[in-house]
Amino acid sequence: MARPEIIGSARSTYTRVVRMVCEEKRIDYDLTECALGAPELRAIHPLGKMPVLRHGDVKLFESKAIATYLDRRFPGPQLLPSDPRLAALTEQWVSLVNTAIDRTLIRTYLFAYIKAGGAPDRETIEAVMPAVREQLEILDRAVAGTGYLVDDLFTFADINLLPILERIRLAPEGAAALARASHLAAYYDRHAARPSFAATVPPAGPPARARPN
Ligand SMILES: N[C@@H](CCC(=O)N[C@@H](CS)C(=O)NCC(=O)O)C(=O)O
Repeated sequence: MARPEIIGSARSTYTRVVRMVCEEKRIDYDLTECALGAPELRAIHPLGKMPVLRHGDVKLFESKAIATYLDRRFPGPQLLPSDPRLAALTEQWVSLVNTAIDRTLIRTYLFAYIKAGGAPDRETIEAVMPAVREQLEILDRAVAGTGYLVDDLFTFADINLLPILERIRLAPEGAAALARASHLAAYYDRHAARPSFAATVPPAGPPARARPN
């Protein structure tokens, strides 16, 4: 069967997590680089978000669904545990990150730098910083014991978080807040040395947006 094709952008955190799954499992894949909202995304994701996956007859949207497919379909280290407790803990952290932490750290805090184009949106940054610090403290406590989110296992929950931590270090308040969360900072430094992380380092700058027709 053809190699899986990931359609998205090397600059997108959600695209990066599915690429990291491929790298961890040593799956040969192709990345088709595209802009946010591009027609190739809309052909698969009803809201036009990235990443999407094509693999033979399989077409998928949503990073967690793509990760589940890749993890079950291909050999290599299991990133989504099958034990009920460990599976649920993995799901729990992925859900919290995707529904709350990504929104705070990336879509609100970091976007206050990116979207502005010129000067950062200081009002938004100041308003969101208490939530940034609170959520980093939650993660700090979660990794303090073992250095992983789920027991002493490297799972998709870690993969799903690491690209977000990399991004918030690019802006000063985010970098300072992460440095203060000492367990989380050590967790980031240790896992950032993984080959799957090094192989997917994004180029500078946010993904481009497709022009409306
Ligand atoms: N829940 C989606 C979120 C994907 C997502 O928000 N991707 C961003 C890029 S990192 C995107 O496509 N943004 C463009 C938009 O929201 O229009 C997933 O897990 O795949």
